[in-house]
Amino acid sequence: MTEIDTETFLADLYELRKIGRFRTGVHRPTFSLEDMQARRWLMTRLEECGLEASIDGIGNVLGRHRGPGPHLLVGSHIETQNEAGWLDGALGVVAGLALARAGLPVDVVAFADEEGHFSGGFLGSRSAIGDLTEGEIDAARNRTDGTPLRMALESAGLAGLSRMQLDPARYRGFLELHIEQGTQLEAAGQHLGVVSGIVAIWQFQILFEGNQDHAGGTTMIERRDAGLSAVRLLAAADWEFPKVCGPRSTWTTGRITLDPGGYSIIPGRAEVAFQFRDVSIPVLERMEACLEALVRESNRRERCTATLTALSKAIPAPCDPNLMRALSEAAEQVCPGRWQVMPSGAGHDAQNVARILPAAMLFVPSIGGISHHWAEDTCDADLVSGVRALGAAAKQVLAK
Ligand code: HGY
Ligand code: MN
Ligand code: MN
Repeated sequence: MTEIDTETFLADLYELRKIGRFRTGVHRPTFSLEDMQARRWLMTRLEECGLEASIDGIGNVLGRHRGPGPHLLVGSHIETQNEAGWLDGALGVVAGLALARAGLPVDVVAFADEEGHFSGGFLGSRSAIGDLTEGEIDAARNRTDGTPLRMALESAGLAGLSRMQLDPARYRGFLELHIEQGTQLEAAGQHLGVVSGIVAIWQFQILFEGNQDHAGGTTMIERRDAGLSAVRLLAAADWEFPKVCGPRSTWTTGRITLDPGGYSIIPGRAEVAFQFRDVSIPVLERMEACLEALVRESNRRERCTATLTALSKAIPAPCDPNLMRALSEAAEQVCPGRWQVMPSGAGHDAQNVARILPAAMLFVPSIGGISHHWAEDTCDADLVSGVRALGAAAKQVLAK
């Protein structure tokens, strides 16, 4: 088995954890000062591992192996959700560093904005496969503060840089080590998960427009309360979706913004950030049709108007069977009998890379299933098992 320097691997993870530290997690939104500091830290580490480091015009960081192929691409992302976990994404990138340090002919990548801080989502991995137009970059805005992506790229010093394009001929495939972000491995007492497929995330904005008015002077019969219309539609979706969804579908309202948001003011406007996920396109299409019908019914029944806008529709990805086989054999070597095959309920860059390269993922358990929260954590022993199995699988794929 390829000897991985697991001590330096852990040291790198804990070093990266210090950048943008927030309680026991990190806060490194895409193109923030902390994120750019992390990207510079990574470029230094990549060079120290003998790779040729670069950053491109959308913030992707690539460490290119200088020797002859065949190569594997290994990586993930290093920006995080707001006030979130230290391992989501970082684990896969630092694992790539460890494989390069062990002398494996790998390129290491940190794709930008996997976490979707900017409208459109998955900017970096979509750009790297040629699926991000200049027009989309022009139109993209930060989902929290509305900053235009062009302005954020300018402030980050990335404006005008060319954008990397992955060359499928250079790679045998793409491997991503990631935390599970759920409770299945922990509940089953397993230490590794070989991912079978990655869900697609379909994101929507639902806008409700009523009348801003006085909360006391306006009688119940004459008011047009956008907030009430919003919660009634969301409740209806929660009743209707189970009739059309799949066994592992999920749906989430991540944010309801009521304007103007005062105690004594009837909200004249409600903006809902809504998404649903599944591994099957027909299931996703059924859920979208159901949501569209609910919006039509809301417009028939409510005094407020509801407008549904699709913001992004990712493509689900089955993982490559050959890479899954290599990961399974490696998992059995590293944690005999303590691993399983499982789907990913989270979206990942691998689902975009899978559109041009064989791609697969390996999970390590999340303590308590917690993720997208500063308390996210995984024990060192599981982190080490993950990188050792990833190294063994990479070696096997490259030896063929
Ligand atoms: O939301 C997701 O599934 C990913 O962690 N961005
Ligand atoms: Mn992630
Ligand atoms: Mn995430």
